[in-house]
Amino acid sequence: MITVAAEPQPIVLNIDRTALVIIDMQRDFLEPGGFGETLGNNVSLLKAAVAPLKAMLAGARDAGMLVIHTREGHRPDLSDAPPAKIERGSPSKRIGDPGPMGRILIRGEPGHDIIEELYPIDGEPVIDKPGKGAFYQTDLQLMLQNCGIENLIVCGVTTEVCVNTTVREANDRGYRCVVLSDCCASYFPEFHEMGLKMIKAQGGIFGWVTGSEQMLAGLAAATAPSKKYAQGSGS
Ligand code: TIU
Repeated sequence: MITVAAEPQPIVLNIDRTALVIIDMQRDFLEPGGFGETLGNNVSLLKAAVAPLKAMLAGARDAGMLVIHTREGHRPDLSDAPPAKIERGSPSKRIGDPGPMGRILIRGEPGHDIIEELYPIDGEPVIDKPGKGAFYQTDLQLMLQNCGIENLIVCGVTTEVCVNTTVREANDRGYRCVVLSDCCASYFPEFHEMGLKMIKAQGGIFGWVTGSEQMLAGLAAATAPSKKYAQGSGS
């Protein structure tokens, strides 16, 4: 059990029942020429989350925590892409159109893959999702149930879109969600701020918000040699 400083109040986590969920850290959102840029966004704004998330990922791996990655995207034949999503707005390229990193937001294309800095390692599940929420039309809930997970540490992009949608879905399903503010980012700094405020308002209506330093400090305390000795001495 670890206690982590968070808002609106500290949270106690059993790390054996906690998973790190990294939402959509894909080239399509973070690099020029991908889906995010076709929508008219300045994709460089998302870079801020990469270094803190890289440290958090290393900490979670060291702690032996379950790490799950998600990717938003569609089948090459677009059969799982709602026409209402494809036709939305006036992007420079639409989902499925060819771009410099392959077809926009299509599974198997270079742009759809996770950025190198945060690339999954063997044993870390990758959830391919057609929507914004990571539970919609995926086996995420089944996987969490089978692993005995009760708490989610949620990071990734973008704060107010796929991170918020996933946290809301998870909260309704009974998971405690802790969102790491510095490990999330948005194309709109004001939406990042408000997206986090919406989660922690009203006594934590959707969950908790903290930073990667606080979470890593909690993990370090749990895996400190003295604690390990104390736990082991009883057996
Ligand atoms: N456009 C935007 O802010 N986000 C998305 O379309 N998907 C995710 O947030 N992953």
